[in-house]
Amino acid sequence: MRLRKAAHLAASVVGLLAMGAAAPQANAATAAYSCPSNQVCMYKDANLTGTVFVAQNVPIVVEMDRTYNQFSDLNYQKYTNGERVDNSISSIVASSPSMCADTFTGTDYTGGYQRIWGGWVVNQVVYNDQITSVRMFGCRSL
Ligand SMILES: [Ca+2]
Repeated sequence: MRLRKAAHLAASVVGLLAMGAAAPQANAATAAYSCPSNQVCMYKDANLTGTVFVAQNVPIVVEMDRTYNQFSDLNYQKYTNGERVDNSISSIVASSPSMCADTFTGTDYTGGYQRIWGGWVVNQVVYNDQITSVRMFGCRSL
């Protein structure tokens, strides 16, 4: 009797675990990508939706005593879904207050320009579907 009750209880637990495992997957499929701290996330669509390009502030270039993580031509970068980033960004999150991003419509940081200040959530960039180069930099001291 006791053994049968234990087996029934075990079966119930397995059933609950199966239900619990299924629910988060359904949520993940519909939720927008949440930008991690200390990163700049560029979304293909407005209001932080669509596929995303996440750029970490890895210092790779030093000019005038400032370090930048920069992409001189987004034609060579891809979103997480494999699409090219160039001329398609619509919204941006700069998740750290100490990291800014300058966006440009031309290659090599030329053309129309918009600064995304650290900590900003920009649901619609000024140059929608026109951003071609981006440079990120530490902006705490600006
Ligand atoms: Ca877009």
